[in-house]
Amino acid sequence: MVRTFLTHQLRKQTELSERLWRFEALEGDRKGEVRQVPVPSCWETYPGYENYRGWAAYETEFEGQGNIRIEFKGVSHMAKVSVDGKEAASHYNSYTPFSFVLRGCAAGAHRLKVLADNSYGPEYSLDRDNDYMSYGGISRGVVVEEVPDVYLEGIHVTPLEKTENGWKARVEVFCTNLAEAADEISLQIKLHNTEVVFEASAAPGKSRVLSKEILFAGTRSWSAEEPVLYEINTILYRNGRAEDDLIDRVGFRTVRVEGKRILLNGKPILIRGFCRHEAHPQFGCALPFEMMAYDLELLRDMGANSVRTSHYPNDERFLDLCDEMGILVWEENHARGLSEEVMRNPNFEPQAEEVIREMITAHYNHPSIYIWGILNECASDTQYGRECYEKQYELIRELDTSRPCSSASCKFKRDICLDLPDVVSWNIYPYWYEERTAAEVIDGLYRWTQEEGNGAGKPFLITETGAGAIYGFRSPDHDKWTEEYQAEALRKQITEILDYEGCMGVYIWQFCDVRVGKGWFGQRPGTRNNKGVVDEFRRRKMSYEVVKELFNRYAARESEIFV
Ligand code: ADA
Repeated sequence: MVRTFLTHQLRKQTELSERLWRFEALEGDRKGEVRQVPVPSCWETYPGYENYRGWAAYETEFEGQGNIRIEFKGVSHMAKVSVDGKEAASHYNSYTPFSFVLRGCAAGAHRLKVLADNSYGPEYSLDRDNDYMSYGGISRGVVVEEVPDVYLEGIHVTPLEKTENGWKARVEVFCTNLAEAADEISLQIKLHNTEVVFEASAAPGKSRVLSKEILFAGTRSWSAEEPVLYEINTILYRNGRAEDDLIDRVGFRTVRVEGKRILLNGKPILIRGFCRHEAHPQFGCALPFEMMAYDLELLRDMGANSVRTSHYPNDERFLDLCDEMGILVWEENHARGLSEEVMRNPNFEPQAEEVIREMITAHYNHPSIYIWGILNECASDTQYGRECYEKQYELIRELDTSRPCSSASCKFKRDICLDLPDVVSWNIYPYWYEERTAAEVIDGLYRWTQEEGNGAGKPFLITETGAGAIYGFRSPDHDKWTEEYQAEALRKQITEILDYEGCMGVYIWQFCDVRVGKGWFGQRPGTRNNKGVVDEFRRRKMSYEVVKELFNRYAARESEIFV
């Protein structure tokens, strides 16, 4: 499944995931080697391909006819797709979905071939040897559908306000019309006890055919405590005949910045979160559903109420789980620690903006996402960098006015972008990269942000803090990298940060240990980022119980903290 619920009943949809595809290496000393591999998967998990960088080919067959729509939820990180030997689509970026339609296909079997490349180069501005692993493969699900000439592309639901009769929301329906002429359609929209029908006109190409405020009687709020969700079912009629449908899922809640707080349904939130990479030694970044659910169970067991998708958009099933479990999500576009030089790559801005566009278009309806993030620790201390930040915040606000936006910075007292975001966010590592206490670091940063940094009066969030520990390394000297040291450091970091009056929360860096790029071996024992509270296999370190004790304590105090 590519979602945790069915997205169509009428439209014919076949998933090409959870099956074996033909895989062939196209470069290096394994060139020409063929094997059968599961999709989704990362080739770094195939024996002998642990370090394969370059092009590889995946092939499978599917049955279909007419207008065939194929959607990839993620190919890492460059994809070139052909059907029956004809080029059909190409897409750069591992973490956002892309789709295409082939018109008028003959009935029968068709051959689908995907060339994927995980090499580094200027044409791929966001992927480089970094402090996380950039994998290769068809790393997320694939679906094949048969669509009519005018079909439903998507639906966005923006919660507006809670009335005594239920939630009012703005509904926007997007259609694609493959024909050359406009076409008259009618849309039937059902959600809970409300069913409405609208006439609309679908212009050729992609178009928003409906934007209406609708009162959905009897609907209740989505919250962390009570994550109420509703399926919204849209049926498209043409000449009185039901021709297409689309089922999505929404949760009614509002997110608003008020002074130094973020309010969810009018209540201030205190973030107790983890930064989490999509990574596992046995799956690469293609985590199976059960693994995602297990990670969230551990997060919740530790009393976390939020997860930061560092540093890229996540699998939609993970977001579905966050919606269902009431776990708040900071989702961000794909970037980590990119210098001004990298940001000056002419591919950078269009590629970074494309990720924002695809992320918000695909993930708009997830109530768990309360904030959009960009450009983790990029060049926000330079004028050129500022221009990029400015454009990307502008794009986010164009696409979505219902959520705040921010960016995690490490440019202490040099950041020249704090006037741009709705929330000021900092990554700090007291007791690890520097010996000052967390209280000193956060107080210095907070005062500078208010007095000189142009971030005065905004919510102030710590988006990263943590320390390294090698799983199983215990020593009475409590040296750095011991589990004892990490537990002590996190105790002090979490306590001093959450006790700081002006701070609205903290994300621990990080949930689990992850494999990193080979160039990082010198500062990353085992070429792993070992700041996880659990190791790569989710084995708990000593710090697990410390985080659990503290996060649950602050959860109990949340209501009194915000008086
Ligand atoms: C940065 C970065 C993370 C990770 C972390 C660390 O804050 O955002 O991706 O590299 O440092 O482990 O040092």
